[in-house]
Parts: sequence; structure tokens; C-alpha cells
Amino acid sequence: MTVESTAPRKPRRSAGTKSTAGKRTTARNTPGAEPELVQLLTPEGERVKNAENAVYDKYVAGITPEELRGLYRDMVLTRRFDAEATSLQRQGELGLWASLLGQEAAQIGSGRATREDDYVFPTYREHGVAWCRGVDPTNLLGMFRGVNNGGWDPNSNNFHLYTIVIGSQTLHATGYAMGVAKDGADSAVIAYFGDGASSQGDVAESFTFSAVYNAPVVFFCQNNQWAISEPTEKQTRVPLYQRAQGYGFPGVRVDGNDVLAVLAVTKWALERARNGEGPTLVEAYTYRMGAHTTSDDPSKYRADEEREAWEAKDPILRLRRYLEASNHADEGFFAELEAESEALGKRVREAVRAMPDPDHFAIFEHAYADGHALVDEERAQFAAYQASFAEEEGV
Ligand SMILES: Cc1ncc(C[n+]2csc(CCOP(=O)(O)OP(=O)(O)O)c2C)c(N)n1
Ligand SMILES: [Mg+2]
Repeated sequence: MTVESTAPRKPRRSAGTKSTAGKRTTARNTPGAEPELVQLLTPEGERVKNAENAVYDKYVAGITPEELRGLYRDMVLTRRFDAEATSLQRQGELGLWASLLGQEAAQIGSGRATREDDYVFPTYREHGVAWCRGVDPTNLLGMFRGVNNGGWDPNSNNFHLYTIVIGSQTLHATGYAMGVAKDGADSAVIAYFGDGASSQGDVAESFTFSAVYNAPVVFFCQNNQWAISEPTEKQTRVPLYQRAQGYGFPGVRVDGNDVLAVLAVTKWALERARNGEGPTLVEAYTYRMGAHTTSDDPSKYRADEEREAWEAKDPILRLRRYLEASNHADEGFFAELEAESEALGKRVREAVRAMPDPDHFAIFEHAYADGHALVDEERAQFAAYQASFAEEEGV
């Protein structure tokens, strides 16, 4: 990786794009040269082999049955953990939860594509990526229980803390990637964000900076079709992956419910970063099967039929079909995994209930090194508020 490589590079796809003025389009970046949606496994679990996919297919061509079972296990355990967290919120053990239901392939495929020395910048929904990075699932829950402000050391797993300020982590990732390049390392950086975040100025700035400085970063957009109650149509008039072209780097849309395709495309994009070829935008086309968070009720703004249509494309089901059809997994494997899932659910439940409450006054100590009049006032107000409960109890 060198820093000198900031000279203008030939955009991978510049010619031949059809005029799309004034209408929504599903046209390809370069008609004929790339598939509109990279897919290696159909929803029925059949392996897709065609010339259009060749550039990506080679990244998973040698995948072993054991590795395939590993991807399946990752997705099943992530879904089980996520369901447990949703239940824990409903039982009052967590204040909030942002479910990843439906996005398991997008997260496990991309997470497993990263190397240990790569650095990952997540949003608040990347529980599957956290799993791949080796962050213990129980550590993800402290912030949602309100007992800490993060829950893990980002540098232990090169997995940054969850970021709730929409899109801001793409700037952090770009800066970090520019640093990686200056260090001369061949690591890559990956920034996760959503379709809604794509409208943020921070994301546009990240695209500009990373392109101009040729930063080794992959922008991984999970287009789950919704930004709370806003559909993707309210974010863009062109397919999101085509935005990259305007900044001078490649964009690819991958079937985000196809773990094999996501793994292949993300490996390809990370390799580009490592080789000094700069940023890539990967749009993982997927679906948020659940609510935005446990505070949201999607029945208020979207039709059941939409969800039902996406259920047929379930990421876990399609890999199971492939594993079964190719005799890569037997009943024993699925039964063992079921038992492992239940054990994980139990472990998570017990760990959450055992989390100690923090010292309520600690937060005032962490605002300034040397004390501050306003903080002192707020601490006193809070102490009086806490004391008021004791008085009530005494009545
Ligand atoms: C800067 C900023 N603006 C608004 C919000 C409120 N907010 C939280 S999540 C969200 C929608 C994000 O949608 P998307 O990027 O598609 O991600 P998804 O939740 O679908 O994974 C918004 C607007 C916020 N957290 N930060
Ligand atoms: Mg979204």
C-alpha cells in the first residue's frame, strides 16, 4: 500500500451508461459488462455459475463444505442471539434493541471476508459482523441495557464501537484508512452504513475524500429498503451502487441475502483496497424483516405482503437448501446446531441479568478532567432527584 497512488485513476465503469434522466432505473453501470445483481446462490439454493459472475466467483470457487457449514452456523447463531435480545427487551431487561433479522447473510458474508488486521466501523445493527470479529455477543448488550457506553475495546478485535450518529462512521473509516495507507500497511478498512445513511453529507464527504486520497476502504451499504419509516425511494433516484461512479470508484450491487455472493464481492473489494486500488462501494440488497428497533411498529407504514415476499428469499433457508442438496450437511449437524443455539440463548439471558448497575454518579466524573461549575450543578440536581425517591419511600 502506498500513499503516492493518488493520481487520477481510470474509473472502472465510465462508458456506456444509459441516460436515466427523469426516471427511475434499474439499468446497469456498464450494460453487458457486469451483472445488475451479483448472485451465486438462488433463493432455491441452487449455485449460479455464469460468465458475468466470474470475477467474483473465483473468490469462493474453492470453498470447502466445512467452510459452508461454518457460514450457516454463523448465521443461525446470530439470528438466535438477535431473537434473544429482542425478547430480553420485551421482558424489560434491555431499554432498546435494533434487530438484524433478515440481514444475516449481508453481515456474515462481509464479516467473514475481513482479515484479522482489517478494521471495521459498524453502525448499531452489525451484530453478525461483531460475531465474525470475535466480539462476545453479551458485550453488545450493555449499551442497550444502559449499563455502559460501549461494552468492548475496539482495538482488541479491530471492531469500532457501535455508532448511532447516522453515517458519521464513514468519515472515521476514511480517516483511518488514509492512516493505514500512510503507515504503508496492507490492511483494509470497511465501513457499514444503511440506505438512509446514504443521504447524509458525511457519506458524500467520505466518498470524495476516499476517492481523491485513494483510501483503502470498502463502503458496505446494507440497503434493507427502509430507514425507519422512509423507503429507499426517498433516498435516491438511481440504484445506490451507481452513486460510486460519480465519485470515480466502482460500485457493485450484490444479493445481500446470498452469503456466498456477499463473501465473494466483499473479498474482491477488500483486495482492491489492499492492492492500492482505492475505495469500493458494495450495496448489499437485502431486507429488514423486523422493526427498525423495538420502539418501532412497521405495520404502521408497510404492507405485510412486502415482508412475505422477502421471506421467500430468506438467507438462512437458501444456504440450508444448498447444503442439503449437495450433501454437505446431515441431520446430526443441524441438530447439534440447534442445541448450540439454545445454549447461546441461555448464556446471553443469564449474562444480561447478571450485569451490574453502574455507579450513577460516574458519568459526572468523566465529563471534564478538573471539574466544571455546570457539571457540579447537574450532579447536585441529580443527587436531589435520587434523594426524592428515598423520601417518598419513607412516607
Ligand atoms: C445524524 C442522525 N440523524 C438522524 C438519526 C435518527 N435515526 C436513527 S436510525 C435512522 C435511520 C437509518 O436508516 P438506515 O441508514 O437505512 O439504517 P437502518 O436503520 O435501516 O439499518 C435515523 C434517521 C440519527 N441517529 N443520526
Ligand atoms: Mg435501512
